Amino acid sequence: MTGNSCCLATLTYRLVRSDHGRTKEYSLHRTKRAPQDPDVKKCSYTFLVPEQRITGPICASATGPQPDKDRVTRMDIADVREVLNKQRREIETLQLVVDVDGNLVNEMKLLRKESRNMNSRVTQLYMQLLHEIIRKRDNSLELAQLENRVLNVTSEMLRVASRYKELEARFAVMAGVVNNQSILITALEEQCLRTLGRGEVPVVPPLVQVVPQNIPVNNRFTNEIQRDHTNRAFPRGSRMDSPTASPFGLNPPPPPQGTLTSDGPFRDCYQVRQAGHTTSGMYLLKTDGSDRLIQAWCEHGLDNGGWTVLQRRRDGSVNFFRNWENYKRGFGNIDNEHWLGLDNIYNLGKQGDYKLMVELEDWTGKKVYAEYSSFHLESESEGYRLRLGTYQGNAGDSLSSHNGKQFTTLDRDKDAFSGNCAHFHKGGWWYNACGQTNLNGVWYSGGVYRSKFQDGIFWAEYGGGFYSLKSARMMIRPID
Ligand SMILES: [Ca+2]
Repeated sequence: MTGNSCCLATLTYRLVRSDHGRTKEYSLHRTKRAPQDPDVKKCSYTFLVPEQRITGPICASATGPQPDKDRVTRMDIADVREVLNKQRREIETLQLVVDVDGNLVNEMKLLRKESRNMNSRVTQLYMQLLHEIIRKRDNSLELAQLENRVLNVTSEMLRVASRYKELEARFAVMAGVVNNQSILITALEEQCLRTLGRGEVPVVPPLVQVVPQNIPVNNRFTNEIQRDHTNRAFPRGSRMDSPTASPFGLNPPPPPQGTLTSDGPFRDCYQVRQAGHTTSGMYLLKTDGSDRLIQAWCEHGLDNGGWTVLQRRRDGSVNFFRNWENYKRGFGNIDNEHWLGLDNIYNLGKQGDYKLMVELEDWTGKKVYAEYSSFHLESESEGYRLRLGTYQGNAGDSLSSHNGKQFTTLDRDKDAFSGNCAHFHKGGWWYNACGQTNLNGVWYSGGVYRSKFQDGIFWAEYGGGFYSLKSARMMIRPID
């Protein structure tokens, strides 16, 4: 026998014999202990019964079992306790289950919450995606529209380019016709005069091309009819009077309007620039080997500055149809239209190696330039012969044909033409026979001008012989 599984307990029951000789049944019911009878024989039995939990008192009834349903035995209590224990265990189990369920519920709640969050996030992402798709679709639509527009513009450009080519071809034809007509008109004029018997026909220099074959500017002829006459120096087509006496040289020049520094004198404007002056304006110059002071305009706002301006046209305020002396000494206003003077130009050029820049502006405001790699004049005894280097620029080369030519004025004819080129071109210049350019001619307002002779400020390669430029400048600087 082991004490764990089944303990044996010894229990002593009293066997009670009744008068009727019957033995009573053993009862586990509690009975009241009867008073002890000395006559009753006593027997003792020993039972081996399995161990039971008996917590209450055990009573044997001498009067036999008297079932009492209302009585509560230890067994009942044990049973009840057992039931209670069982229920408690079940409750505990249930509690555990409930706890677990609670956790599960919490987890479920969390999961639901997370799920809701995920749903909301997914919705958000979906909306974003939708938005993005719509945007991309819009973009692609826009792109397609842009492509269409680019295609349209390209085709339009091609159309315009082809139209431009057509116009260019027509322009070339028209230019040829106009040039031929000019020659024809001149010939007819000569013939008329001869027919009318007015004696000897004055010889007229050949016309330079009326319009250049290459179109230098757009809308070149839009100003042909210039209604504003206020700025016009001379009525279009009118003849200039004979050269007026120059106030310059003979009389003191008018006070200049620009600034004049107290520094100097300098040998040229390049030296002015090297001395630290960066403002364009009038400066006093004195060339090497000369005691004469020169007022000159120094241009410092162009190509690093240091340019000495020899000539300037801009508004027709100064008459350039002058005699030899005037051209020798110089005339005009230094801060406006002026001619620096052949003597001064000669003395400047003697000092070193200079280059020449010719700046031209048309009536659309476009500026072009012609630069010559070297520039100087020969002495007066050589007629201030022009010496030029090679051309570069975007104006076209209309000055090289004057290279090596002497200076001609109305009163001193040094040109290669039978007559006097200055007479026809109304200026002084290094005329050949006569000129591909005439920067000292008559300043006409508006560009294209009508005149018997080509006497405007023209540059044949840029605008032709009957296009008078709005402004022109000639300036020199030592070669870099
Ligand atoms: Ca001549």
